Amino acid sequence: MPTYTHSYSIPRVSWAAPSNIALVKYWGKKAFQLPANASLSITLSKAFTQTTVSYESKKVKGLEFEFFFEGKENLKFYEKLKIVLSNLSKELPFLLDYKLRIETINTFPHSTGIASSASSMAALALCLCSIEKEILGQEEDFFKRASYLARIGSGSAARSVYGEFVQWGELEGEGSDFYASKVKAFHQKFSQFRDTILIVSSEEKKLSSTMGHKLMDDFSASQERYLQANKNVLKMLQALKSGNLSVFGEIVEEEAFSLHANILSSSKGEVVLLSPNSLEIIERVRKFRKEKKIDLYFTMDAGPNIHLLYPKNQEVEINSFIETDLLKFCHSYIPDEMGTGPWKII
Ligand code: 2P0
Repeated sequence: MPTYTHSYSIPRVSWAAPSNIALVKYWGKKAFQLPANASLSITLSKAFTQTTVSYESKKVKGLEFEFFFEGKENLKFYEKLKIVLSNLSKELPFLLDYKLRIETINTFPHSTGIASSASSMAALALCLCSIEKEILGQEEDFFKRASYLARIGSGSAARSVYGEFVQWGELEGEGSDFYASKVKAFHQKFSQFRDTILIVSSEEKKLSSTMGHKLMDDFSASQERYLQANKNVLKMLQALKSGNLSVFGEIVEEEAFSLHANILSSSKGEVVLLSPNSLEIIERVRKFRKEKKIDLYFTMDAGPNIHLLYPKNQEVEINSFIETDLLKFCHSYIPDEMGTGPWKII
């Protein structure tokens, strides 16, 4: 674990937060940082962001911060963070009374399409929540507050403050659009569930999330999509509870294709995110699944990479298939798994 050299006289907090992959996708907003539909994700373990925030009180009111990404100042991220911190300062007015130094590192390359906004905004929100607690002594539901703040930074980040399976968005009078919550019950078949992330391309994201969500605003089929997602969250909760792996697989794959179909259609064919290698991998996974009658399923984020989802007890056979048949179509891969959520470092 990398450590920072910094003066110990200045108070600081540090959190690590993992990324997550949506099994039922959030794609479309109904108001500022509020989701148009419910979503459900699995929290990862090895793909995480570690953020340290030092905070020093100052006399002149106003937002003031330094930002270091992997040890270096980064202007592009600084500008993005300025908007996020400015939005957060409406919730956390104390931010204007402190000079912040924010240092962050990822365990995965940020340009590979792994949801770095989820882990980074969750880690930042957890740090700010710890500072709020330190300064104001607030003792409300810490993780609920962190999820609320993380959502302001990035919607998917609201789900990264919890481990295992996480739900976000109000549905049939349960849950909330403002913060995520842990899925209460899942069958032991899903314990230590595996997610091998096949990085098909290491290029920068072709479509920003902001643009992607916006495309849904003027899309004729968006309402059908939101209904489909809500139904899929309910079906997924049932499948997780009963341990029905094949229904789990049907839902995640339908969701992955629905996301990509909606992107393709809402952009009028201008945004094609899957690459020939993504399609080749999908075809091989399906063939292998049919031949071996094995529980190996896939999903995608808004990019060409493939997440392979499977139970731990089938990993030997599946890992050998990945090595011999799939890695030749990939740039690299991350053998990840379901994790227990963020942890406090300092
Ligand atoms: C998700 N994605 O549910 C979906 C599936 C990508 C595909 O949430 O604008 O970065 O920061 O709230 O969370 C990506 O969107 O969007 C995303 P913002 P975010 O994980």
